[in-house]
Amino acid sequence: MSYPDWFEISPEVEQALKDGAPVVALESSVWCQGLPQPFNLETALEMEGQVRLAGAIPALTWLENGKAHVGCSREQLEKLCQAQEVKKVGAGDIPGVLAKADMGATTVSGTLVLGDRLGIKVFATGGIGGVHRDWSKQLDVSADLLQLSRSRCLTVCSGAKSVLDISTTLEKLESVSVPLLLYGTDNFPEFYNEGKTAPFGTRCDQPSEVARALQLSLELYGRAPLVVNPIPKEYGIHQDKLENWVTEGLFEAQRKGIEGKAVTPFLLSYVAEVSDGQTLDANRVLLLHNAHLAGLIAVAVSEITP
Ligand code: PSU
Ligand code: MN
Repeated sequence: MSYPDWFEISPEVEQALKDGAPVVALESSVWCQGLPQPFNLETALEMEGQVRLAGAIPALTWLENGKAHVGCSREQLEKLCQAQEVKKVGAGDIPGVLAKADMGATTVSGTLVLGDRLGIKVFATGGIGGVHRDWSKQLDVSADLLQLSRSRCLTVCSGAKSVLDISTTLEKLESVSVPLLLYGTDNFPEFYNEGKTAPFGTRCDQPSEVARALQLSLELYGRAPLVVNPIPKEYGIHQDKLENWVTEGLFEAQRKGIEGKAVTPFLLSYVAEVSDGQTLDANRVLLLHNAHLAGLIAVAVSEITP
């Protein structure tokens, strides 16, 4: 397969794509806008390690010097995790940021667009974006939802970000009919904890079941399911505790006049601080857990669709 010249694909990822070997796309916004230094670099390296441990090749995506990069060397990852002025790149931002040759970190929607263009079948992240709280006053719906409903690349996550209006996000996911698979659970996980009984979706307990559901979903609708994978129970943070931190953080954001795309990064750093790092530990655990599962699913997919 040939790619446009604005793609810069690492030799390892390019070879894997050519061979039909399992590849897992990874986003970069979580490192550049979601988590602090040096925790971001350490966790990114561990996340790549988990994909490899499962038998797949990690393909981290970001934009730099007018190129869409897919697959990261250690030096490139260090530079990205330490960079100061990095744009948050959703699906609609890619052409502009490439044209300006700015440095950009891809969100879920941005990564799915790039993954789809290359035929990458599986993607791992922490939490997807969704409908923000207070949406009735100020509508703020992540581009992730629309992209998830279009993408042929399967996403593995631990639900939506805890800072969102989760039940409205679920309604929206249902109305754009994203096929939902609940991995090893009957719940819709709420990022930092195992969540509550899911109003829709199908439980799967094996990577092979997910791989089969992906194949069926692609044949049926030409798009992939969303897999939710709860944080292991022992690392979960109780809902009430979390709710207090998030409410305080939202109040603080409002007081400081922080809006739009800047709200999520602000809230994440706020809850990390007031929880004394508990949310960071949980975030790390769920990212690694999702990377490993995505790797296993990518392997299972490569076994049925060589
Ligand atoms: N969840 C996190 N940390 C993050 C994100 C999600 O715990 O940094 C990022 C993801 O890249 C996600 C994006 O796609 O936030 C959604 O942002 P927005 O609500 O602005 O669309
Ligand atoms: Mn938004």
